[in-house]
Amino acid sequence: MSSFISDQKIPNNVNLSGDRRLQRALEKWQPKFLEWWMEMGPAGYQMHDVYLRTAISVEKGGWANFGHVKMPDYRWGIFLEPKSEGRTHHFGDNIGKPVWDEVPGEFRNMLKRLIVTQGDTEPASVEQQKLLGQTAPSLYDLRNLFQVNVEEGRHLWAMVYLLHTYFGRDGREEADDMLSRRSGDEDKPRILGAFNEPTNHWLSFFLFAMFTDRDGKYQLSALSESGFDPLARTCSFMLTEEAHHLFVGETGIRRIVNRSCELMKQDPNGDARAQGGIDLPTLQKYINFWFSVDLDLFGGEISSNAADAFAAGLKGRHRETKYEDHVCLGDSFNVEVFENGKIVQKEVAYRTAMNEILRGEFIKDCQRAIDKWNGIIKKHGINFELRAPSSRFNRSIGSFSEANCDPDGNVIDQATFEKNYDQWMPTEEDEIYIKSLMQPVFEPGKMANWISPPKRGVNGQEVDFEYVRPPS
Ligand code: BYC
Ligand code: FE
Ligand code: FE
Repeated sequence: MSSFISDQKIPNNVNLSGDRRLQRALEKWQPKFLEWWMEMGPAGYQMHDVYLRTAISVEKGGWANFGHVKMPDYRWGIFLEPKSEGRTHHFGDNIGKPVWDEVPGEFRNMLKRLIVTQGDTEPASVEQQKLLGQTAPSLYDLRNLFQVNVEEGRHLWAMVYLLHTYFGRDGREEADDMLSRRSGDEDKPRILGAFNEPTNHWLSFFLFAMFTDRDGKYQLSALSESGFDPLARTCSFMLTEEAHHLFVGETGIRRIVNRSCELMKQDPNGDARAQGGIDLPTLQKYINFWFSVDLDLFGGEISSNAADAFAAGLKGRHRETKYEDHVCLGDSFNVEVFENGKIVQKEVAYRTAMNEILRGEFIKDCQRAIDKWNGIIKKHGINFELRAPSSRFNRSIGSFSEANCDPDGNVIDQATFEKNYDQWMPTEEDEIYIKSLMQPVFEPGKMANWISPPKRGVNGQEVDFEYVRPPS
């Protein structure tokens, strides 16, 4: 594969063809990226033709070009939301001053860390999903998986663009390191917890796209407020793609819930498992797992890092403009922490609670989706309610990592926690059962037994469209 870089090969709106330095950096990095993609990207499907959406410009319609392409030929572009002239800092200590087009020296490390942490998650998710193509419940789902995968690849490009353009030599080193860490690797793991968790069946995939990608949405949203303008503009464009990932997750679970209800009604004992489906209590366990792991992604509830990033104007709140006070120095925020074996409410300086505030927005959004799933169960006349476990449950980051709490949030002793753990979290046996369901269905329009068909196909195509074609 040639490493010649051109606007044609790498669609962009960053004047790549006029930037020799960036071209040279990308010419070196691109072959390593492709090597990584062939090794760690979707196994067994690199030569298939996949009905993908490719972004070729940021203009209306330009980012939604559909056609069958082979994934290694996907045009990983570099897109930033168009610059808004005269933009100023709208939160933190620099309110009113012009935003930065270059990296401010004093915040260089903080900024690099944010970009590297964000960038690392993108290839991690591709690695986690590498084998899923082999057990896809339908061609429609297979295509959606690959769409998510190539876009996460593009998100990596987005962060690498920032590192190459604004961080010189150590930026290039960080960009290389993104391709050398591996999800779940003992020696070189990915940076954040959730991105080292196995995602090796479709139930976990849908919950990952529902909850983990949703963390992505909120983190990107907070970064899209940034006073480092290139980061803000990059993240704004990434959010347009993120919407589809969230759709895949939320509707994937919706289709599972619907199918499970149908199977329960078919079974004389109301048992979805007996009918080869995913029973709702097992779904609940997987929700408990992914939801709690993803709450950790927001960091500690009291964080000086988060306060510093807000003060510097590098990372704001979700929809910063909807708040009244953008300095946040006078106020305090009530956070719940675990201290000396007890749950206590603590008034902390507002800025130090930024992680908790963003987590709160995320939780609200998750609850909205869970309510919708419950609406389906209710419509079937079944008496069962899915729920988000308490944010105190099963935490590894933050104050409650010290506590043993049940999914209702009650503090319990270690023995009780361990005794009940298998009721709350997926067991080895659950894993084996779920994996046993994962038999691929590759006939156009057909669905695996454990999931309902989608309401409609992709981009106006029928559900039975041949979304993925074998190499001819
Ligand atoms: N796992 O001060 P604290 C996405 C570390 S997902 C392991 O509370 P801070 C996507 C932390 O680094 C969005 N370690 O943390 C989704 C710190 O370490 P040091 C990804 C963790 O800095 C699906 C220490 O604990 N984007 O895009 O306030 C598919 C103290 O923590 C974890 C971002 O994350 C963890 N979960 O906040 C594809 C945005 N949590 O300094 C893609 C950029 C914390 O003691 N990142 N630690 O060594 C950030 O904004 C912040 O770094 C964090 C953490 C919110 C992650
Ligand atoms: Fe992403
Ligand atoms: Fe995503």
